Amino acid sequence: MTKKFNRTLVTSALPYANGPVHIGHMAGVYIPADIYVRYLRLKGQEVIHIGGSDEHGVPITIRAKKEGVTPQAIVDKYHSIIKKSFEDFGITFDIYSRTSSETHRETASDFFLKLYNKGAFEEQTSEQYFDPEAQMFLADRYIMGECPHCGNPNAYGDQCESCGTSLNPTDLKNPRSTISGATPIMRATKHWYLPLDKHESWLRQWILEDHKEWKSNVYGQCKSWLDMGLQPRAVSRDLDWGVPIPLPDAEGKVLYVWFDAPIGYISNTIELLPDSWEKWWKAEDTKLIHFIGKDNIVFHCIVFPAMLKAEGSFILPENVPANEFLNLEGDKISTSRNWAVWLHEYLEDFPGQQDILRYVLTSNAPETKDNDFTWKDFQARNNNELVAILGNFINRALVLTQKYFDNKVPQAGELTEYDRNTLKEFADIKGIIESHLDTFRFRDALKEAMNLARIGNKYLADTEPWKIAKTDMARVGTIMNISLQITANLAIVFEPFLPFSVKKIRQFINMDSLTWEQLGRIDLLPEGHQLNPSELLFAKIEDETIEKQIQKLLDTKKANEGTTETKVAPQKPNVAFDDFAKLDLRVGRVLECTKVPKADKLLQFLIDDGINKRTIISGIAAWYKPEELVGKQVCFIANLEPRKLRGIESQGMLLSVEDTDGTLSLIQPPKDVTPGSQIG
Ligand code: B3M
Ligand code: ZN
Repeated sequence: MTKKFNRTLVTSALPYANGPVHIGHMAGVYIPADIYVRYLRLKGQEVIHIGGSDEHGVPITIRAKKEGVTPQAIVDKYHSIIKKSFEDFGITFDIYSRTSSETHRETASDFFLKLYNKGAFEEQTSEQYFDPEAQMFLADRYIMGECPHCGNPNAYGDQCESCGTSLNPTDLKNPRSTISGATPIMRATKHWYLPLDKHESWLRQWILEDHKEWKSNVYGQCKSWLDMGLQPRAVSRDLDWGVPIPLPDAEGKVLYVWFDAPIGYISNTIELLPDSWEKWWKAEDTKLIHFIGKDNIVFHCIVFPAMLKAEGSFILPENVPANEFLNLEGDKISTSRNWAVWLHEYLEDFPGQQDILRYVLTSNAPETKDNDFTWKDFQARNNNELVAILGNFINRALVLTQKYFDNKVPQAGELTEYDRNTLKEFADIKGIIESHLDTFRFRDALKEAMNLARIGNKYLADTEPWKIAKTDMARVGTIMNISLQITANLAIVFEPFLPFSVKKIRQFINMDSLTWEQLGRIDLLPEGHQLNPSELLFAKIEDETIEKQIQKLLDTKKANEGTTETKVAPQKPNVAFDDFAKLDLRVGRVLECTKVPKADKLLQFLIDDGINKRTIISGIAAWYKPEELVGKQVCFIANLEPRKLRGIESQGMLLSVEDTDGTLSLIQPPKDVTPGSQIG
């Protein structure tokens, strides 16, 4: 059953207003959404793009506490930084509002009440941690304690960041409140739950049967959630930041941030179109598309649809083209480790170069799997594609027209077979690009757009008009006419991807009313049409520029070393004191040290252990020269079961430290002691 749609409502995930946006957000959500809406607008379709900041939730209150300011001050600050970044990068929202707005409070509150009155929630009272000093219930993130799995003493109530295990606050040993330091106590509290289990069967049908066309990463994630079985989810929290629960017995309770945030799409539409918003959310001929990152799939494909369905008068999303994650130089992007390319910082270093980043992030978008952004790739794509193909072609077409035809479009004479083949190749691309864009394959669409420029570039290189200018000006006119028509086509097809550059091209060719439907035509610029002076569209990026960016990241890496966020191995489970006491740790002196033949990691030691001499093999050859260790004191385990390494019996083990980068160094007593002295 194919539905007929007459308008498209596009939403982009509402970023948390607790930090600026980086390239990962752009590649995952905002650039694809912007390409899509620009494409639909170019086609003359009715479309709106809704965005805004997500200003509730615990992370914002934690950040506020850390900085000693109010949550409102935090969201005010980041809302305006984020909004500006989107404007700077040409992300065209019809509205970019915020969930702390009055319209949103009302909309979310009414939505909750409607569901409440319909009996769509279940009430449950449960015991939760309460801080007796601060007199408040504690969100999971406000409780710390010892991880039951790895012993990390600073695990959070929802997750241990050392071993990655997700936790419930009651799993923690010796829990403490991060607000007052007090030991939390259990206290009963009432919450409202959306019974997702009751929605499971229609969700299964709707996603797994009716939306088999969804991207495989999205479909797969939904399927595994559904197969695990859905559970009721609390839609309220004990917190003082958020939309208050509009019920008399709900003091100190707010809507859970993931309940109110997606309603933000609705509130922002209401703010944009107070009189006509309903057709965008309730008419069956509206196509609703959510652009999000993969960590938001369950909320947009399962929870929010269940909320909309429970309400009863809303449409459901037609597609949710979620992307995977973008990494940076091989490492996960992280706000807390400052491992990111921030948009506002990019613009300081590359002013006016938004399109390069848009281009690279689209070419390399994590559409089907996680991908990596590297500065070398950024440079290569700029120099080899934007400069050498697209920029080079357009520049040649315009400069030669200026030179030979006084910047007017020359007449096209009879076409050669080569001309006709070139144009034919070109005409097919429109359909291909459309099918990619319609199915959210933006990388492929961009690749094909670049192929159009490649065709143009090759055409000029093959026909060499500069060589025949002295003998056959009519032929040169034909070549330039065709080249200019291709240029005008590029000014259509690249608009969704490179809007800043296309604006310039349209200015150069003196034509700003191009539409998608004209793509593939070769009569876009009439004979005699006057062009404007042009300039280079893209410039080569030198190695130095890139090295500077790489250095900046290396500095970040350095700064992170030694902080708790580095890759320190998780703590092992506790051992009883008696077990520890069984170990016999001692100091000895190295009498001899040699390389173990044919084993490049191993050194063989002869140790004076105070009683006797013993042989120990140790895998530290990469870090020491044997001769520099002779005469030195080392620490070793004296009663380790002897074992054979490369045929040699090792009677103990030298103690060494392994740094987080893998380098080893031997542990040595801080001053000379009698060999055989015990360590404890
Ligand atoms: N703020 C999570 C995120 O930024 C969340 C998205 C809300 S969309 C309704 O990843
Ligand atoms: Zn742990």
